[in-house]
Amino acid sequence: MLRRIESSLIKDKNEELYTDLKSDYDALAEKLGRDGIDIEKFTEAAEKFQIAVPSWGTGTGGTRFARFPLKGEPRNIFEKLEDCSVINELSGCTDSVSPHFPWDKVDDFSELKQTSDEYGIKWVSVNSNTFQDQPGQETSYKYGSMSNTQQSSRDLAIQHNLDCIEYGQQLGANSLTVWVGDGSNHPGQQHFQKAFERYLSSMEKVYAGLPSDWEMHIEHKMFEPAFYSTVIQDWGSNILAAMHLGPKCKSLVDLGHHAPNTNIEMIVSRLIQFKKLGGFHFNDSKYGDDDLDSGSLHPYQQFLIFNELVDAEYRQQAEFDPSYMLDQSHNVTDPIESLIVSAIEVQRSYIKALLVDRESLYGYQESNDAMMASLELKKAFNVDVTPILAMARYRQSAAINPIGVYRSIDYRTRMDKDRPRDPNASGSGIV
Ligand code: LRH
Ligand code: MN
Ligand code: MN
Repeated sequence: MLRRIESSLIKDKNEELYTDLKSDYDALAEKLGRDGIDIEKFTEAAEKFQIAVPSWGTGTGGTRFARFPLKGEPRNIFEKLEDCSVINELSGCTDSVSPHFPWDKVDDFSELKQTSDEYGIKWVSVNSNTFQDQPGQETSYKYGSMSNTQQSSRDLAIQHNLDCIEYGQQLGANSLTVWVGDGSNHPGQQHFQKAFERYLSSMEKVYAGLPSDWEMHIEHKMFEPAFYSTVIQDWGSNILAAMHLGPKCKSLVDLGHHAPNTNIEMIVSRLIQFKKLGGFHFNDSKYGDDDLDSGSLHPYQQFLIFNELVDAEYRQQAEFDPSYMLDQSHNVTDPIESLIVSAIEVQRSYIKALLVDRESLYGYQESNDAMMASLELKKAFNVDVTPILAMARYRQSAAINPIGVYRSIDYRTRMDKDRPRDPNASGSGIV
């Protein structure tokens, strides 16, 4: 198996920390044990938990104002894969990558697949890009892609999505995520119904090209790049489209794509109830699509979302198998560090949600005991599950202190030498 970090280095660093971890873990085991909770079940669950890394998240992000690149950034999909392996080796919970085409330029898919296999990394949902024109593109997406008034632009967008499916098949992926920037900037610019009709009929053609074991995930977004209306504005338009297209089409929830204060956990619940929850793009936000690090601002919201997900698991709800992925933009941190910390923060929410005593909660809900119901959730949320997460990493031969190990190897300086960059080259596929 290919590695980017010597396993002996992680092992040595872990040995230094293990005694303290063990005593924290035993103390937590004792505390949980008093409530009849077996810590081991939770550590096993943490070991199983995996969340995908977005290939585009490995480069420094930016805004339309500026981008401040880091030294040693990945220049191509192979180097992005290398960084994803670093993230996985240290965190133990990111064994898959979601690619974005054509940002990820691939000449030889079998070579890429072989390399990812060697790293033990899987490819998950393939993202298409019809929100910007590519050099030399014959017909523009300026006025939309799937919903463009021009048939030629719609055809191009449809064909690109069909191509993405084919790329994904070569990589062993089994879903396509479609986010379009289609919408309008002026009241009256677009006929809402006609635009949605055109979107649906284009998407029907993509849906028809899905292999039998594939799903298509539609991502809604309230604004940007269109600032007055977007064609798939919210989860309502999203689920309508997914219901129209068929059972293989589901909705994807990107946490940053809602108005501030939106009750996202309730949207998640609705999508689960109607078998339409396809997956997530985790991030955090204060204003809207700021793509901040997961759990950095609203850890309770993230926990409440997982409360719905764990509830669905507990109730063994039909057709419930959402994909988990990060989708963040790292403007001022090292993307590797942010992706490690964020993956662990999502894992943290999952484990805390598992700690909720479901039967007690249902009892309080039935008796309308609002106070005890909310305290039941808070009780789980307030448990510091850090020793569980660290023990899971230790048992997976990942790092007890991932950021500590990462900083000790001075990876960026090494990469700066290995990955010389043309100073005039454009960004690494980050919008
Ligand atoms: C749109 C989005 C979508 C894109 C990604 C780069 O804001 O969340 O998922 O594919 O960002
Ligand atoms: Mn997204
Ligand atoms: Mn986004």
